[in-house]
Amino acid sequence: MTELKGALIGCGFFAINQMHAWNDVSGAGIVAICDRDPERLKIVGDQFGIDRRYGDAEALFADGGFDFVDIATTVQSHRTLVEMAARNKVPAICQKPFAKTLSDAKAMVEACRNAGIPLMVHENFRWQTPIQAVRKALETDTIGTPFWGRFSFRSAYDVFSGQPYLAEGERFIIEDLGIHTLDIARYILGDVRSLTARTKRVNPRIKGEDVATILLDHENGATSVVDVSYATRLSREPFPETLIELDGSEGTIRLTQGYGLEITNAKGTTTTDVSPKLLSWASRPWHNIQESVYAIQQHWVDQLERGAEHSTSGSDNLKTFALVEAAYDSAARGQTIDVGAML
Ligand code: NAD
Ligand code: 89Y
Repeated sequence: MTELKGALIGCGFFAINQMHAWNDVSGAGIVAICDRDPERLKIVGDQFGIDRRYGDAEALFADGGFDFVDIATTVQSHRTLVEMAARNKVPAICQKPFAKTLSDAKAMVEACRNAGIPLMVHENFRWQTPIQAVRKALETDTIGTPFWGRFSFRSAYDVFSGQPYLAEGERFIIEDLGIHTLDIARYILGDVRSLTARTKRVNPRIKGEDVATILLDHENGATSVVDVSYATRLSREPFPETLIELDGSEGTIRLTQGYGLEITNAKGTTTTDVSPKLLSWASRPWHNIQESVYAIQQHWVDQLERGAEHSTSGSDNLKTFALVEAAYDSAARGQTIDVGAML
């Protein structure tokens, strides 16, 4: 099999995970990197032994010599860089949040469709081992038809030390973290018809909301709650675990803190350990996220080889991104939002 050559743009905090994961992925490797900050370019270039280094993305594309681009910058540059990839007909991965607005996200999907290139959003949380285990339990019909769910992420972990920009934006938890939880809710219970949200800012040292409670009406008739908080101090810090409760016509599923999967039905209760692997380069408590970075990047390569659509393609992610926009809109107006009408 020929190894696909990739270029990575944005050598910041999270890109280190992506670079480690590319070393583990079979069928692809990174041959060039780009960052407008020379210090970050040197740190990542030296750590991963990449000689081709660029301070400017236009120069990177002009030189070419790679089969795909992995965009690991923050949201401000996503539209420009995805459209640059489309102009150069280079398949692209783009970090979450996909765009600043839903209309930008739609334009990015359109640009890639017109250019005939695959576009995948790096929406990795659905690739976490415990989330995959919940989906598998539902697919194997252990609890009948699900009618209710809760997708919960409550923590007081200091995310601001590694990602200081999270304290500075007008928007925080829904756009940064809730976006993953909303995607998991879609992945498990299906697309969403309408949504109602409430938000709060508890931490006075940040600008945006750090608590959100979101009620989802799924197209299949199920109801779920997505609740996220970075203002919740607990006796055992759960970061970065998403806890799940699902009630179905024949039983229940609980994904509990410490990665336990509990299934109860007419046969009784089974409890399984669905902990993520601690990859050689990973560290606790981030290993759950780090393993999912590897999984989504391997999926990128596998689907390219098959010529098949990615699980979190740009067009799939429009349906998650619409939930983010709808949640802010609902919280601001105190109204339920028709999500279908936004797409
Ligand atoms: P960061 O600020 O540490 O790194 C971004 C890097 O991109 C910086 O080094 C910056 O100089 C560079 N950059 C920005 N615009 C550029 C441009 N136009 N050309 C070249 N370089 C450019 O940010 P981060 O914390 O690494 O976050 C990056 C993205 O990853 C964010 O969108 C964040 O939400 C996302 N993220 C995802 C996960 C996940 O699990 N999927 C986890 C953490 C962060
Ligand atoms: O940026 C966020 C993400 O995507 O996962 C966790 C995080 O790093 C902090 O909320």
